[in-house]
Amino acid sequence: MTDWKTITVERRDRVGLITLNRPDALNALNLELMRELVAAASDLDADTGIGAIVITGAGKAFAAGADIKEMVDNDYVEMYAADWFSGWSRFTAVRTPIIAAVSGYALGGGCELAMMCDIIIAGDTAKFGQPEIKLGVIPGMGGSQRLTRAIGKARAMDLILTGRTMDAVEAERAGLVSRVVPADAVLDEAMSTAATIGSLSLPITMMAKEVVNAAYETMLESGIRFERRVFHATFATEDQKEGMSAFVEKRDPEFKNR
Ligand code: CO8
Repeated sequence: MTDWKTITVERRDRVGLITLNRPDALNALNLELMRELVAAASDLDADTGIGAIVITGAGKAFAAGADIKEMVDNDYVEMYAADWFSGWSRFTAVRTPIIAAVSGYALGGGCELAMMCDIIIAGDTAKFGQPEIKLGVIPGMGGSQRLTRAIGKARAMDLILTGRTMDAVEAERAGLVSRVVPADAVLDEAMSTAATIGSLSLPITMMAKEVVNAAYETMLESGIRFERRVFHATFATEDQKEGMSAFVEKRDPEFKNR
């Protein structure tokens, strides 16, 4: 059992639950938290007993951003040489589906972390934004790119240039958030969604995640060709035989993750 300092990690059946655990700092993402979160997510990703991961925040925030106190005195060379935030690339390399369960603030790096997840389920108290402009910086963990892709240039510019926050309803309307539920139900909703995903075939859910993500990285035609190749590849799995046979035989499938 790893002795985590800034997060907690639980396994509940086929779901891995990671809780950001610096509530006194509104779960601000310092370097230690980034390292622990990336390590925990990578561990869960390597565990074939885990079919989905949920990330949430302890206390009243998901995460209020990168840790400002840790960065305030750094100069350009320190930020560049240490390649701040490059660890997040390992997080986005995780192939197991990840759900962000967001209550309260998801600001700056917190919003960017939520956007690195595959599904965002928001409590009605959630507040999303990229307030870096008010600190004299700009988003540094992918926010200018992922927010723009998620909600379009006009809305992303509005948020990034003013630093204003949007509530859960606006975030859902804008397409950032998959679902909004009462704040006290957000973790249950995320866990049951993760359990649903975890009950399906792990290699196939990984492939589905990979092809959806390709929509952000490729032109339409090559994305469609990639999807077709991966679709064909699903026919090399036992789970395709099981899933389609179960439908034809009018029974529930028993996926073997093979
Ligand atoms: N970093 C460090 N500490 C924080 C952060 C943060 N991002 N956010 C909150 N805290 C701390 C506060 O300092 C306070 O600690 P203390 O009690 O020791 O003073 C504690 O958390 C509670 O916060 P508040 O008292 O401020 O709580 P409020 O409920 O009054 O306000 C807010 C909540 C509105 C969320 C407020 O805390 C806030 O504005 N936080 C900062 C939000 C922000 O600007 N986030 C963006 C950070 S920068 C970033 O994420 C990306 C950086 C990209 C840089 C690119 C470099 C390559």
